[in-house]
Amino acid sequence: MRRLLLTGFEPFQQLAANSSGDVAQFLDQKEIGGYRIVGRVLPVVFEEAGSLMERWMEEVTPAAVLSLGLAAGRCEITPERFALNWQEGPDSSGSACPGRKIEPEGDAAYYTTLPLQRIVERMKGYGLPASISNTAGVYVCNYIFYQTLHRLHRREETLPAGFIHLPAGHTLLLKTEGLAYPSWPEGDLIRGVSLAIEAMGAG
Ligand code: PCA
Repeated sequence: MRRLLLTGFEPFQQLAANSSGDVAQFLDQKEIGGYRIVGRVLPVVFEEAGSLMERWMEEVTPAAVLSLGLAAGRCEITPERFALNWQEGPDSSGSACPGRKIEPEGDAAYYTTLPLQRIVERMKGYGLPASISNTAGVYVCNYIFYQTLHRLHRREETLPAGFIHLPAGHTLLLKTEGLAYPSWPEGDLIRGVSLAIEAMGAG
């Protein structure tokens, strides 16, 4: 069966949970939309996450790649349109990245190869608020998103590949004091990501 590499992230900064890593872990080994899911969790550290991603791409040889990240504060599930050639901000290793290109010779941006409109319509059709976002920021989420698309571009591979930012799950608010973010039941986040994968497989 075709494999889909599904990644999420570990908790980072002051946030005691990360819905993206939890969803990736939950869906590991499940069968969705004609794909066998290979779910993995990345650290929020630029280079370390980048090399793990490279290694998993080699090991898994996926037919599709979907990376997830937490965008605490967003109200909806937001598939991302552009990956930018820029990285900035202190990551979980404690080292500050003042801002630089991810790939000095790479394109300024890549378009996702996910069917964004179909994904959003499918989620909304099942009653889950969703909309396309134009930017995944310049932090580790965008870094992984850009790196994946750059690798596919370099190797002239055409796979459905992209990134979806998730709102906070209830667990994050239960575990972290004093956060004023909208939050979703984890079951709805899992449902939303499963619907996106189905839409990717519908080809
Ligand atoms: N969100 C961060 C990094 C890890 C995560 O889940 C981001 O949006 O870049």
